Amino acid sequence: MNIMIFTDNLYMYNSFKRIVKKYNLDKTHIFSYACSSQNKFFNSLDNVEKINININIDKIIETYDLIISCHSKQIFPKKLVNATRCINIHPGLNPYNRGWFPQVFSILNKKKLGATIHEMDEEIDHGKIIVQEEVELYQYDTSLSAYNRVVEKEVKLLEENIQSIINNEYNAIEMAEDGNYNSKQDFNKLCELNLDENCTMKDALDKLRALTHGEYKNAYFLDEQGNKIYVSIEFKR
Ligand code: 0FX
Repeated sequence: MNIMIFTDNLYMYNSFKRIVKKYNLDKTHIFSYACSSQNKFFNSLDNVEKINININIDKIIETYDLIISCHSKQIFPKKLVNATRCINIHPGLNPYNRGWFPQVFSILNKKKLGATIHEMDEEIDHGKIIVQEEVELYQYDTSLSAYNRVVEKEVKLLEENIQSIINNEYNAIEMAEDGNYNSKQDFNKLCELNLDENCTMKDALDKLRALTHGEYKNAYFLDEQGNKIYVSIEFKR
């Protein structure tokens, strides 16, 4: 089989390659790797080609038997998902908080978090579920600590299921409901803190920890001069 992996995430790419090697899958299938044109994480050694899906759609459909999106930032066009089997590895528990940065929204809206591998259809992070597992969220989690747990779960699910996915030997199940979807704009809106907002301390802590992710500058307020002052939070047990 000719299998294309679209990814924009270096850790997921390295994990994918490790799993392919572990099961010797590259002895029986041809794997190609591609990222989006804006990607800055891969270097020339990585053997990841920059491919714009929309521009190359006909060639992709012609060439590949299976396409796996492993944290690809490109939205798969309807024509592609209807023509070729496309599988998505997603850092969220569909149908809850589909879309952008699921753990950020799960910390805030308390919907379940986890990892999902599913068949792709015309909607984002939507389609029959091949396998999924919930991940625990703790009161002291930040976006980063929750995300790390989710990514480990994604890799575990991939490792356990890659052979049945490639061989199309699984029983995918329709999502029970459409759930909810969050966009990049929803995330950007969260980042501007309103210093006059009335809320409980619990809600304030939730907001700050949902927006705390290592070095990322997410939450901010505007000082009297209109400068953005970035805020993150640290928990110690
Ligand atoms: O690759 P990924 O972990 O996943 C994201 C989406 O969450 C996912 O639904 C989509 N399928 C995939 C294509 O893109 O994204 P990332 O590496 O850009 O970000 C990882 C985490 O880092 C994110 O969950 C939250 C955090 N982050 C990221 C950015 C860019 C921030 O806190 N602030 C940021 O500005």
